[in-house]
Amino acid sequence: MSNVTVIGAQWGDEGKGKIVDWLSKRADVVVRFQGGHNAGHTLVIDGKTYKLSLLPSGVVRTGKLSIIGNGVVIDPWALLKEIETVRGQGVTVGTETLRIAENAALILPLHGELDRARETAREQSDDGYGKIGTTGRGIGPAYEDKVARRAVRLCDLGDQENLRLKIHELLLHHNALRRGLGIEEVDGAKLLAELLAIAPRILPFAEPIWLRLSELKKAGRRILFEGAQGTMLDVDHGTYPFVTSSNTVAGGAATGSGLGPDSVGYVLGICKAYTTRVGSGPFPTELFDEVGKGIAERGHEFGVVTGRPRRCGWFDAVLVRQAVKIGGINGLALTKLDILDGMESIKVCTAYKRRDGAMLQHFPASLAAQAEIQPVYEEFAGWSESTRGARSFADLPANAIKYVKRVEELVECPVALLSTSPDREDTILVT
Ligand code: 2SA
Ligand code: GDP
Ligand code: MG
Repeated sequence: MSNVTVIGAQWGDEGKGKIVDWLSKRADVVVRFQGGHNAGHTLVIDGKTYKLSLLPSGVVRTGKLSIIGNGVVIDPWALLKEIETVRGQGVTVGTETLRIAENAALILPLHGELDRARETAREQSDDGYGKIGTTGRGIGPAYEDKVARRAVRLCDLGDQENLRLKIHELLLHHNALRRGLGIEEVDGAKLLAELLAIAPRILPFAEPIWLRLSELKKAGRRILFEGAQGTMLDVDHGTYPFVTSSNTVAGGAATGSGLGPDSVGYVLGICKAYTTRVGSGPFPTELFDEVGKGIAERGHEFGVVTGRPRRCGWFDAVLVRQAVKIGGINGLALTKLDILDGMESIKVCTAYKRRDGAMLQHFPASLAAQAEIQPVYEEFAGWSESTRGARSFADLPANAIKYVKRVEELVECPVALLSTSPDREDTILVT
């Protein structure tokens, strides 16, 4: 296996964790390159479930190196808690197996507070477009601080005087904001003490990851990059402003790890056999009826981090085709095919129709244009047989195969993998 970059091709929760875990058997290193503990990646191995947020999904396999790259925003308290949780499940996590970019920006408690206060303000406002539906984990504010050059980074925890200065600079901005929002100001000395207290537990994981990765590359190690969220949540290419605050596309693997773009390798896009979205924002194929409810129930569609119900709808081939082109996706993994079992008919969105009758083959960028479109569907006969747990293409019902083949055509990309249950082994390599 050459290097592989796994990214979401929809709005996240496509089953990236399961696929990364499956692929990690053939990799030496698994690297997270963007996002933070807003991500929720579920792995099911021999009936045991692991829910990971910041830790790369290769962490459960022994002998693999897990890396958190500089593109990730790290809440150190959340990370240490997650490490304890997975250790409690029998997974070994130590400084030998987990390495973290020293130049990664930190998420501090003030980021989560600001994130949540802004969401409340948006919700309470009579005007505007309402909540974004963030996870409330401080992701947006942390990336804002990074880009504004005032973030506290992991390496800053190693020098008390420098850290004090960084906090001073940060609070010049944040306390002014907080006064405006009516939130209590942050006590810099207290924050400094809290960070110094946690520093000895987190600093032993820190190093220049770009250097480690360049050495691994030279040694011919196989690197698996693990994306979080999905292409339609990308801050540039997604359904802005209802997006997350990082680049979720494969290009982010290079900047978010410090390894050049030539190392991104094969780009595997993960998509569900239908569509889900958690949080607000446009969703052309969303179902508000019993069909949608049925998919949500059978698919157990609830946020891994927040427990929020996920909105469900038909597969949107226009959006996935867009994700394929934007992300340079070489092949797709189609997951949760089993959730469509027993449906009399299945629809796929093949184009959008504007109010003036014009047909669109892409999802428009502006909110006004998005409000004008309706999905155009192609309808398929479903299948009554169960695909759950199928491990070979030949085990699939004829109509399921037809569905997969038509999806491939519509999104202009081959389906390389199929997933038929949450379990690691229920995965089909399409040859
Ligand atoms: P944020 O918190 O600033 O990144 O939120 C901005 C938007 O990004 C969406 N987002 C996600 N969408 C799907 N899954 C995510 N992870 C969790 C999961 C979500 C959960 O695996 O289930 O538990 O609710 C994730 N993280 C961020 C978010 O919904 C906003 O639309
Ligand atoms: P991620 O964020 O992309 O890693 O996905 P999540 O873990 O948030 O959500 C995917 C959910 O679908 C998890 O509960 C997985 O265990 C589950 N899942 C993954 N693949 C399949 C599949 O093929 N069939 C079924 N039924 N569940 C799956
Ligand atoms: Mg998820």
